[in-house]
Order: sequence, then structure tokens, then C-alpha cells
Amino acid sequence: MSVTLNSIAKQGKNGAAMMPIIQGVGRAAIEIAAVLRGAIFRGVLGKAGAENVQGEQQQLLDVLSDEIFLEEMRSTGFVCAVGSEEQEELLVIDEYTRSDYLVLVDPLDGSSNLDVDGPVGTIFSVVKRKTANSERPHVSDTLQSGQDVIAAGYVLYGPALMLVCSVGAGVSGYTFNPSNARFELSHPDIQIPETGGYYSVNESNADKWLDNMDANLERLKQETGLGMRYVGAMVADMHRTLLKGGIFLYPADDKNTTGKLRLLYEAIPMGFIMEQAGGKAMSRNDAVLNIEPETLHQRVPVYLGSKNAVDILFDN
Ligand code: AHM
Ligand code: MG
Repeated sequence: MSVTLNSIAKQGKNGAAMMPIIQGVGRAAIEIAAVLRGAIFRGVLGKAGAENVQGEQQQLLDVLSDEIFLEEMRSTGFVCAVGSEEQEELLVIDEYTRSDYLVLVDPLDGSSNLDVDGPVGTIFSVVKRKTANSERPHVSDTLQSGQDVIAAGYVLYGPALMLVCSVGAGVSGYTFNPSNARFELSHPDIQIPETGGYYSVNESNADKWLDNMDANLERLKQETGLGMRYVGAMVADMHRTLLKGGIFLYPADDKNTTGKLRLLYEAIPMGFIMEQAGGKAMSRNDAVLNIEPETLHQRVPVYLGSKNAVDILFDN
């Protein structure tokens, strides 16, 4: 008998509470995957014509994925609010303002890959509210460090549809089985290899990187001889790094002086997964999970991977 997403209920002390939310993520993933597959026929490839809060062009599929994800979080009944890359303000779910959990999400990460049928993903994390249930959830409820994250994960829309998640008791990878329409446990207890793998970075920015990262990466390359892979979709680059080892990095640069990737719905969930898999997640000299968030859409430099590779990069 195959093991399905229900098995999350038995994981750690938070598994049972997180199962309905992760099942909701699974439903959203199936719907988003279907929309992606048929996008060209529905005329929904291309720009939505608006900019998101990051000042980036929204794609129609960013907007559709955001709507699908929000609807599935609403349908769980356990989520009082969602903070999304595609929404400037916290979205409060009016029917369930008394529920305990908030979800942070990048509904369609790597959307610049859409026009070339490249892989994209969804990234999420779950925190418990700090305000009393009698109050309306507030954006301050989202501003919790990675130490307070209860569950996190990502969906990879690749040749197979995968959901990789953790409720703080290791990392499990589930693959969608089209013959029974279920996510089945395909990658139990993922551990990142200690050596080997690849370095993964947009190296065309090397001359603009801050924090001496150009020289640091050269040293890492010399000492490890790692090969290079870069998809340009964080979920795909993270997934390869997790399974094969090595390092994924997006340093700060002259243009993005605090980094490009977002703390709450990119760096923290991926850092949580990486550490749960025995790897390391840094942002400049702080552990990603120790950063105290200040704003919903804050950006940070990101270095995720095998301990060995991250330590060599930082010369530890
Ligand atoms: P997005 O959330 O707007 O898609 O941007 C995030 C993406 C990540 O998936 C990826 O790691 C990075 O941006 C790639 O950036 P670049 O094109 O500068 O290499
Ligand atoms: Mg994104």
C-alpha cells in the first residue's frame, strides 16, 4: 500500500495539526499544475499587465496561482490569513479570522521560466498567530523567525509533480501519481549529501556581488571542484541541491543590495527544509532561520546547501 499525504499526521508533534493545511497545498498544486499544462490553450501565458508589490511584472499565471492557493487555504478552515508574494497586504480570510494559522506563500516561483516551458514551483510556510483568536489577524503575526515556523515546503512543477515538506520532523518528498490522483511518499527522510553535487547561482552577476562573494565562490570552486547547474527557478535549483548536494546561492549585489529573494516565503521555508535535511542555510553571517523579519516582503541574501559547501564559501 502506498503512503499518502495523510502520513504527515503521524510526523512529529505538529503533524496532525498541519495535515489539513498540507493537504490544501496538495490540492492547490494539482489545480495549478493543470492550469500550467493548459495555459497556452486558455491564452493565459504572458503578462497580467500589472506590477506586484515587488515592482515586478505579474504574469497571468502568477495571478491565477495566487487565487487558487488562497482558495485552497480558505477551504481548510484552519488558516486565518495568507501573506503572498502577489499581494501587497496580508489577506485575511474573513470566515476564519479565529483560526490559528497563517500561511506565507510564493504561489508561482520562477515565473520567468513559463514562456520557455521551464520548471516552476510554489513555496510555503506556516506559522501560528501571535495575536489572540478574538482579534483580527495582523501582518505582525507573519513577522516570525524561522525558529517559529511549524511547517514549510515547496511544490515542483517538473516532469513529475512533487510536494516536498517538513513539519519539523525531517523532510518528506511526495510525488503525484496520475493513475490514482494522490501524492505518494516517494522520497522518505530526505538528507542532503555531505559532499558532491553542484553550485547553483546566476554567475553573470559575479562582478556586482557584495560581501566578497566573487572571491569566495572562486575559492569554493577551487577547493571542491563542484560542477555548475542553474535553472533560474529557486524551487528547481533547491530541489537539485537537496537531492544531489552542493550549494544554491543568491547573494546581494549592486542592484539588489539586500538580495533578491524574499525572507518570509522564499528564504525561510527553503532554509527550514534545508536544515531539516541536515544542510545549512545562511544569509550573510546569520543563519536564515535566526533572522527576525521586519516586513512582509523583505529580501535577504541566501546561501543554502551541504554544510561543507556553505562552510567553505564562508571560510569557516
Ligand atoms: P520570482 O519569485 O519573481 O519568480 O523571482 C524569484 C526567482 C527565483 O525562483 C530564482 O532563484 C531567481 O528569481 C532567479 O533570478 P535571476 O533571474 O536574477 O537569476
Ligand atoms: Mg515568485
